[in-house]
Amino acid sequence: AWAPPLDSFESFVVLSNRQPYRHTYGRDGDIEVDRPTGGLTAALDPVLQRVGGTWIAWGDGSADRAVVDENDRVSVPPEDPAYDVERVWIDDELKEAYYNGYSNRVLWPLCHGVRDAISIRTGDYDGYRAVNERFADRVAAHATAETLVWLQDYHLALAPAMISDRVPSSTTIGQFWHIPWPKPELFSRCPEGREILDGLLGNDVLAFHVDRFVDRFLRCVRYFVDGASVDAEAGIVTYEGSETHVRAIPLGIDASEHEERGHAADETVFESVTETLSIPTTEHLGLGVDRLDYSKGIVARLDAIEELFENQPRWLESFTFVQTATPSRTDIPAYASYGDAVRQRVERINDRFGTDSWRPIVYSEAYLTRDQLSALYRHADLMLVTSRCDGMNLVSKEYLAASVDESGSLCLSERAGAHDELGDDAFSVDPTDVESIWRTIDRALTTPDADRRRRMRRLRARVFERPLEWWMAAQFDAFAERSSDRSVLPT
Ligand code: ADQ
Repeated sequence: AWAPPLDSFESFVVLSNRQPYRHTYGRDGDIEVDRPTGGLTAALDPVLQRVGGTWIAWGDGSADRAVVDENDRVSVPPEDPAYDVERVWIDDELKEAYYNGYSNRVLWPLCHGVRDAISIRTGDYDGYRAVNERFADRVAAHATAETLVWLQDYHLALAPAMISDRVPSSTTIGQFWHIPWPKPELFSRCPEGREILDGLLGNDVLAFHVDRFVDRFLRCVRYFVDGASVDAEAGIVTYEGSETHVRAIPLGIDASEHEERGHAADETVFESVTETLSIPTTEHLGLGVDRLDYSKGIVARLDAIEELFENQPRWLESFTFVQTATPSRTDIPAYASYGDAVRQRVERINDRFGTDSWRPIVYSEAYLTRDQLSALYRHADLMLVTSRCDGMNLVSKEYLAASVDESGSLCLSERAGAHDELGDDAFSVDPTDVESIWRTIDRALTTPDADRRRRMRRLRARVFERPLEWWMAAQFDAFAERSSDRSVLPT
């Protein structure tokens, strides 16, 4: 397994909104612990287990409170403690302002370019700032001159500058921004834009998935931060006497693990998923796997499938589409109404084209197990990713890694970060153009086998070239480079 080159640092502190080990009360009143599953949390956990350190995150319940010591800390994993998780407590009112409010009603739609979903409420920004302060205060208690502090994502945009004010000047502060960065025209609509940029420039290293987002960020700095100097070629911002290295480091997946799961997901496993979800057997199977989020373009995708059936009736009873959409952020009105729009489309298409023995769209809001997901990935002939905007989109990479028969096709939105890596061999779609989507589905399904396989082989190779370990290593290289840079600068 990969080990982080931590010799340049004495200790390691990670900050994220979500915690890796969440405690809850089970039915019998005993405390149970949720282990990190999937994605980045699961990837960082072994790194921390190996090198030790502290993970600071939002704690949200009485069971979380019951397990911590007087410093709000608990050692994990429970059976073999290797590092500390430290909780920042956020009550319901503050959660509404910080999480449902500023993070997800302002920053999320702003960064995804969904103007009509932006809703600014009084007090949300104050709550967001207050939570960022709490995180920064926690870091201050840990950081030494040789500490590496690594923040995750858009919930903590103000914290880097706050941390930088509270720790020794040689502490290294880095952040990974998992979502897109908007163009300056759109960013200018954010009333607190300047503070957000100031916050992020507190980082020594700031990374996005792809160059596009780096370019837009640097343009925003150039337009909106007086006194900052931007070297776009080197990706360096100099501001108030310190440098921020801005990098594109595309996140990968554990490709071998997904491949192994793909191999294990044979016909028998697939049949059992087909039975659970009541998927009718047809010649072609299409798949969509998303959080139920307006940025994922699920409505346009369903509209495109409706038009496909309308314009090319030969696909009736020959192409079935499975969409899994796990509800998220349901307290936010834009999410609730998007969910209604999706369900209404599904019903309409099924009423319009369904028969006694065939349901065109199989829709599920269930959270699937890894095995179920792998079986769908492996056996789908077509994966549809039509995000209106997406930082990366890991689902597209998971689909490729699990497609061990090399027989499927990926339709990929040109507005997903993943498109910057996979666009050459995927079937590209413009997510705002419903006709382009259905025509692309039609084309992908009728492309000769040899061509589809050639594309699939190249796509899979790319996913294996830059797996999660590559990303981790690239991050740590950027931190080490920045910190050694600084140690030779005159103070
Ligand atoms: P997300 O918007 O959540 O992530 P994505 O990158 O596709 O989007 O990751 C979703 C994850 O959830 C995948 O690992 C997938 O397997 C899992 N998942 C989705 N539906 C599921 C279901 N029904 N059952 C089980 N598992 C399911 C954000 C950004 C992305 C960026 C990532 C990582 O919005 O652009 O790629 O962070 O940086």
